Amino acid sequence: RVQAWYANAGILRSETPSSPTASYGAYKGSNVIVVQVEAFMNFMIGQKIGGQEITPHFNQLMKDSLYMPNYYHQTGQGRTSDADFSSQSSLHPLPTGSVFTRYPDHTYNVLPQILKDNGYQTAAFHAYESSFWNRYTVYKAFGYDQFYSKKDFTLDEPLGWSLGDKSFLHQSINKMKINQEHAGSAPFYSFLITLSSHHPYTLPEQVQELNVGEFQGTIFGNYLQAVHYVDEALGQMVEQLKQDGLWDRSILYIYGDHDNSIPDKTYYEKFLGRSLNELDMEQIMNQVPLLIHVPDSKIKGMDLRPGGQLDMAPSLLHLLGIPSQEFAMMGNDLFHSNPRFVVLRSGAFTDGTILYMPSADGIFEHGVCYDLATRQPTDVERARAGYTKAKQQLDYSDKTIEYDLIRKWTPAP
Ligand code: GP9
Repeated sequence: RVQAWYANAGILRSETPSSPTASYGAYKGSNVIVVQVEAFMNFMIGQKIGGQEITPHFNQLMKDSLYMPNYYHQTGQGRTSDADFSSQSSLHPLPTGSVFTRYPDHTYNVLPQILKDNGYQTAAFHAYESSFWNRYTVYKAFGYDQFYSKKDFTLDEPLGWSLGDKSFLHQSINKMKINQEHAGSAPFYSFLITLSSHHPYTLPEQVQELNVGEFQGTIFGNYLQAVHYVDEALGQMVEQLKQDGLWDRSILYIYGDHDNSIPDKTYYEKFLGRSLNELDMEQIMNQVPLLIHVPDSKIKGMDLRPGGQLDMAPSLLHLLGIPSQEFAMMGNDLFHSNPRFVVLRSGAFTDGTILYMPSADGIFEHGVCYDLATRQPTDVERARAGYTKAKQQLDYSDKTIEYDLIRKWTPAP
């Protein structure tokens, strides 16, 4: 009934192709490794500072992968937990607070449970206190067989809040390998959350490898150092996956969770060497990179169409050949949905031709609409239909969560 309710309102978009497409089910039975990277933003991908690449390993990986620079985080006040929730459930986070702490016992159609029902072993990895963001409770409810938190890792690389990402990723892969050996031929779903690039980004000097020039000693310079470190950790992870024979049997899905909480425009103007308008800043603060590597590297290149965190679950289900129609999901299938529609928690939205930003008073006409081709403000009326649709989508998502509609409206077996 939830799906029918969405469909009546024109919301249901995580459709399964009715006729075969080359990518549907092309990676059936593959392992799936998802890495949610702390404060990893798109504006610094492919950029250099003082002649040095900031993300050399990610840039290298892009050559054999699908890269989406117009992928948006859709988080609200629940930050990292919101990115996790939206990616796994294909629903929006709440307007206030975190779903993880407010409604942990409600029912959601989440990727770990769906994959578990399809014969996968499922595990979440995050080297911090298991109670943070109420993960211990939520991950049980989400169907993870295992949740490896700080206590399950050897603290052999103390860094920032906890264990450094290099050791975290290394130890996590070791655990996946052991689990798979024990599980015979069952594929696994692993969800990893990194931590070293967390605000305020002050990593010790011996870990700082970039010459950030004029940004030395600033929070922005520290941010670049932190993401450079994480990039190296990702590079080492890929090497280990290759050495351990997991690379050719796994889909790798890497994305950033949210922005870096550094809103000061002057940093970005200096860094990018140009003046930035309101649209530029909206995209800088809301776009996180998405990289998908498939086992035979056959899906690759740059997809400039918009996407967002709600799209993860339907898109991975597409590649695995698991129909998503029966689930209450609102995201796009990145391998099928066309055109795409991406709604941010603020009520901003884009369809790839315009981007609308609401005003603080919520009055439609007071918002701004940008034409993405000219990158200049355009007639706000162009956004009217999308505005109504975006508002409705957020409202339906909120009601689904608050009133526990998936549980209430799912017929008993
Ligand atoms: C801590 C980490 C940080 O476990 O997920 O969360 P954040 O403060 O970025 O929401």
